[in-house]
Amino acid sequence: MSVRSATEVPEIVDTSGQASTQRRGSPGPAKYSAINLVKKGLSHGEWPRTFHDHELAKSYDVVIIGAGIHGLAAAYYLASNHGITNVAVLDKSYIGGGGSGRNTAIVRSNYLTPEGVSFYERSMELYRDLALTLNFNVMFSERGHLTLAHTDASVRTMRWRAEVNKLLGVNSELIDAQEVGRIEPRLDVSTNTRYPILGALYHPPGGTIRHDAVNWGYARAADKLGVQIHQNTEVLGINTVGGKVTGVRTSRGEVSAPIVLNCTAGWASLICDMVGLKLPLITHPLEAAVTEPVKVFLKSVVVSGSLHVYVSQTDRGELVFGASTAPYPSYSMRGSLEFTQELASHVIELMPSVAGLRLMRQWAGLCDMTPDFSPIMGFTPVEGFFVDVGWGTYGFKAGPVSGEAMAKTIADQMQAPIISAFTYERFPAGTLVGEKGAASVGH
Ligand code: PYC
Repeated sequence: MSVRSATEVPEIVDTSGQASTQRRGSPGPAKYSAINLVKKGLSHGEWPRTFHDHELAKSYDVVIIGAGIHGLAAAYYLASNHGITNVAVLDKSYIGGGGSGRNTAIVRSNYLTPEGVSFYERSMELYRDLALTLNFNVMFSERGHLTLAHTDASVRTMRWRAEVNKLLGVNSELIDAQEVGRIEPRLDVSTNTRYPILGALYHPPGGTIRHDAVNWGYARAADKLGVQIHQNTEVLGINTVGGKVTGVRTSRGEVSAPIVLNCTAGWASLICDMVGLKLPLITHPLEAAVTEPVKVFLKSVVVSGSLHVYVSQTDRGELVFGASTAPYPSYSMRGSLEFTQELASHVIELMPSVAGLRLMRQWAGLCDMTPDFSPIMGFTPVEGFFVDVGWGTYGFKAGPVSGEAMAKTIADQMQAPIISAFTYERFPAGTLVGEKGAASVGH
């Protein structure tokens, strides 16, 4: 397993925000001494803030709704790539409190369509270098990703994905059951199971990244460049005059802005409703859970579409599980007993030896599903109103590339080429980008 940890990152993150070239383990300046670190740890007040509180200004050049990875990344790239810093990121809750903090932290680019593969591969490139870009350890762990095939139809889809991936330079191949068992010895690859493993799509560059760290890293870097992050600031309405955005009404007052970007998940259609825009989005909950920590035995991220489960093991040793979206639309984020029962039976079928593990926590997030499982990004018929929505179950892995592409689209006032297939117009035009075949689990 190749884990890019903090020790391999040439710069140590200094909480003052200054980069240091000091290597871990070597004696360094007094501010890194053990006594100083303990002293600082015990007296919280001395730590500099990751980002700052501000009064809400009367106007901004850009208002971004949603302080998750997409909103924070868009703000960061507006400032860093385009010099647009008079930006406010508004969130009705806290940063990363939605899907960005509720996902299972999986990253990969082994999609099915050429548009999807190129897009998610750019995200992987940005993720690979994110610790250096943001000077913040995001705990990127390139551990390999296995999508199991239990039926002939799914072997065919995996082969198709592998070929598209290879053509676009993405490392991905179809492997047989024996090879699966060699990579992950705890998986039951025998033939006397209910859903025998016939093979898998193996994607060595896939892996995990600490999702909270990605949120904090983007927030800190955007704040440093002058972006204002306003938590607990709910957008109650969007003002328009003659079909053009003029600002937003919030729980803390009114703000004028010629550009508003909707980066919400779960509430995307409610925000679009504020300008009278109807998008083909249906919101479904998705549940996840984590076990007690045990000695690390699972190297890769393992996904089974037929058994509706994906699993990875954290560096702390917990198994993190996710499932399909719930089969009904809802805004509820409560955990359910049905989920844990199904999860347990399916996981034990895949890895009988984990039967004794205890589940510690479960939670849910909201997924805005589109008809073709691809996002809706860019311009809308309302001038100045942009969207970065409809992520379904793919939002976390797309955070960096979405931020970069939306910042470019807003700065250039032209749809960035990498998201040209994901426009709102593809629905009336019938040019859908069918990405269901790349879903981790059935929906
Ligand atoms: O598409 O890799 C994925 C995924 C993992 C969890 C939800 N979706």
